[in-house]
Amino acid sequence: MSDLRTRAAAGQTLTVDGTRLWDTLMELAKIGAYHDAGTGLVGVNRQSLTDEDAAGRRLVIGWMKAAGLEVTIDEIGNIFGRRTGTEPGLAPVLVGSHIDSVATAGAFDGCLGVLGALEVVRSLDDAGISTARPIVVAAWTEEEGVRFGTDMLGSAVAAGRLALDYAYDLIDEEGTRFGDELVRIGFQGPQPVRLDPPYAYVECHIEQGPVLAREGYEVGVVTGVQAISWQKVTLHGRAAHAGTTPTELRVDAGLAAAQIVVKVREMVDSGRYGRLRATVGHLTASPGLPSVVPDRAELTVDLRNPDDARMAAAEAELAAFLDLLPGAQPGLRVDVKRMAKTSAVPFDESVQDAIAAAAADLGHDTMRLMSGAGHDAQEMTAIAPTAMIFVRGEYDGISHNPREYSTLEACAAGIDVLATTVLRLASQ
Ligand code: HGY
Ligand code: MN
Ligand code: MN
Repeated sequence: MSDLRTRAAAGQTLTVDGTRLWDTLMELAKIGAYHDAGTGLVGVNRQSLTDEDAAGRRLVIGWMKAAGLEVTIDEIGNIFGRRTGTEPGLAPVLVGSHIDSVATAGAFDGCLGVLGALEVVRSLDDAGISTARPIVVAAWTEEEGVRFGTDMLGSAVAAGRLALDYAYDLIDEEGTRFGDELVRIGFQGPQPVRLDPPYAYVECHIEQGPVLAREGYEVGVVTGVQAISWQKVTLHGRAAHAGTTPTELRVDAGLAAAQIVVKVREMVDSGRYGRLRATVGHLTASPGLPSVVPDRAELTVDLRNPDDARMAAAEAELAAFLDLLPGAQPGLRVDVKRMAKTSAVPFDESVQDAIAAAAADLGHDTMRLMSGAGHDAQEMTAIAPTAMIFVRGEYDGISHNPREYSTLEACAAGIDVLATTVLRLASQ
């Protein structure tokens, strides 16, 4: 834990223009907007390095420049907007999130943190406040990881956990290479990707879960992020006629895939691994024809656990289960590819306390909670004292769904807390 002490200027608070913030959220949400048949709502599909992502990036950069920020782009496309300080040589306070989205997103995931940070800058300017430390707004590349298969990619490379070349060589489902896409959309920047450690990093994000709403809070202080494990499993069977092939002669890749889906849910329900969560989000069988036994199936297994030891034990049980599958169907081949893996990450206590103090001085009660989702902040903990602010979500905090929603008031409350926290940290 850092020994960061919060010597807040007594009573110094900063509030933002919630309507201006909201308008930018709704404006950005238009980029990648689509009609979601499942919900009947307008969702957002702005996956990383697509033309939609590029358009969103250009919109945010325009807003950064309009706010007087010096904009730089690094080798992996991370975007930084710098507001200078009265002591420009001091390490900056870094504040941001991501604007790339999953395919079925709402308007808030990541965007609240980037546009909220921008609103903090505008509000500092409105109030005529200058800070000792520079303030840098960050928009990280490929936080979601859903297109190229590794989440928190841009921030992990910036913090040194993953190599730039590893990122460049990632490919999407169509076989398109990350590095080529980055060049195609014009966002392979000149700035060296390894980030000089900031003084502190603060990120505001919609909670994406039901806790704050259930407990009656608008704002939460995040204590850390749970462990994440992503694996891709490819099952190789044998195509055969659905009518003539006796069961004992089948090597059915589809059956094996279904057994894995049931297995991970059984592991969760067993309670053997504490608060394990498991999701098979991607599942395909080919050739995908009614009269052909599948000769190939692909699936992804997303495991989450707040406890690293229990995560390791769950991964071990899954691996053992996969090893046994060919015994049940001789001839079946199972390939496993690691996509992403991060340990449980605690956030810095002193930054958490700074957030809680800012909220209290603004009149907001808060609770402390762990994040069920991964965030760029977990990567920043490797290089700087880091913590997060959560804003309550409505409708049980549903997310990665167009129904994701928070109110203008809750978003403004969260960004007020962000503004006050950043102001105080940047005044140290
Ligand atoms: O997967 C996650 O937890 C985050 O949305 N990247
Ligand atoms: Mn996010
Ligand atoms: Mn997300």
